[in-house]
Amino acid sequence: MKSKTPIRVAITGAAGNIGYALLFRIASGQMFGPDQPVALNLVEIEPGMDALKGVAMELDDCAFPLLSEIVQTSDLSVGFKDIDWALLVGSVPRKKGMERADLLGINGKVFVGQGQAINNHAKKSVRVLVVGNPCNTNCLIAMKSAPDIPNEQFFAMTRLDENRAKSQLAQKAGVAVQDVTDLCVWGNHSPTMFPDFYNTKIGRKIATEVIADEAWLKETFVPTVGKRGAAIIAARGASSAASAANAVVDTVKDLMSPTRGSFHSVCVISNGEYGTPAGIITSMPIKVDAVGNWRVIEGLKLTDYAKEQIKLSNDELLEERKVAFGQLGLAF
Ligand code: NAX
Repeated sequence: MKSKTPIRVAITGAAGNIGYALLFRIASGQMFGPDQPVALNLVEIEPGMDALKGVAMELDDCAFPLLSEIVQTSDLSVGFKDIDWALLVGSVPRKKGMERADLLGINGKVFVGQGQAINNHAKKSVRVLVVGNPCNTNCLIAMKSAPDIPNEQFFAMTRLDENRAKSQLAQKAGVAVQDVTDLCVWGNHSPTMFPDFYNTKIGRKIATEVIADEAWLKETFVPTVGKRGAAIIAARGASSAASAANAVVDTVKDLMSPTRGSFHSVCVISNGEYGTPAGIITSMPIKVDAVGNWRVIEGLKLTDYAKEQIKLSNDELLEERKVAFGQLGLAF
């Protein structure tokens, strides 16, 4: 039997924490399936190239049958050449004394360069998932810098937030996590995100019937999800890596196949759905159809409280866009 053509995936920040938790899962077939070969283009900045070499050696040492090629590079024209997927994980972390606006500008420049390189070197069918923070605005900048790639092929990640929210509700309700469904995280991947517990189901019931404690849902559940990243850093002394990598696998897998069940949360370009501002990358509930196209699902009823929270988060995204685009001289 003729083997399938490998799917070529570029991962930036490949020698970082998330990269280390992610690459082995892709190479073992957990992202694209047990009979789908993959080629990995590992992209790092120059100071990360030695560590990257070690990671590539470990990939070799796993003797993964599906891994057809490893490319190690800090040259974006090599790293993004003919790729099917770009997982943009690397970004500059906020350092002491750095303002949020500085971070938006510094990373903005990186994502202009990466967007341009994707535009010039990737397949036109490439799909791009941005993980590196601030991921929504970085994604918007990359999208704007890649005019030949359709906007619908750009995504930023809120699946970790959805997974975190489902676990919190399952634990509170004393049920298995797969019994928590229909949970959309809306807005920005930041503490302002809104995990919409009003539309969530636990088993066949509405979550607010099972957990009939709106004060807990608003005042404990929502901030716990929003600040979970900081809580992990406080406990572990390092930021979420395995769970973030797991969410990358979930996001890509679910974008590659028809959605079973209701929907998933992912940040996509807004066309004004549910009153969100058109032209930003914001988290919404999406579903993939039988031929692989995604759309924002219609018909969810949002409470006034939910609308207020979603607006706050989207206002933050409008502000991030204003600051970053202002610094980069980009037009909306
Ligand atoms: P690390 O600091 O461990 O690794 C980042 C790696 O990226 C480093 O090896 C660095 O050399 C590399 N890098 C930096 N700039 C680069 C560039 N321009 N091109 C290529 N490589 C570059 O961070 P890690 O823990 O892996 O986190 C990576 C990013 O994910 C951070 O921005 C983090 O904030 C973000 N996260 C996003 C999440 C989400 O849900 N969207 C959750 C997890 C995580 O916090």
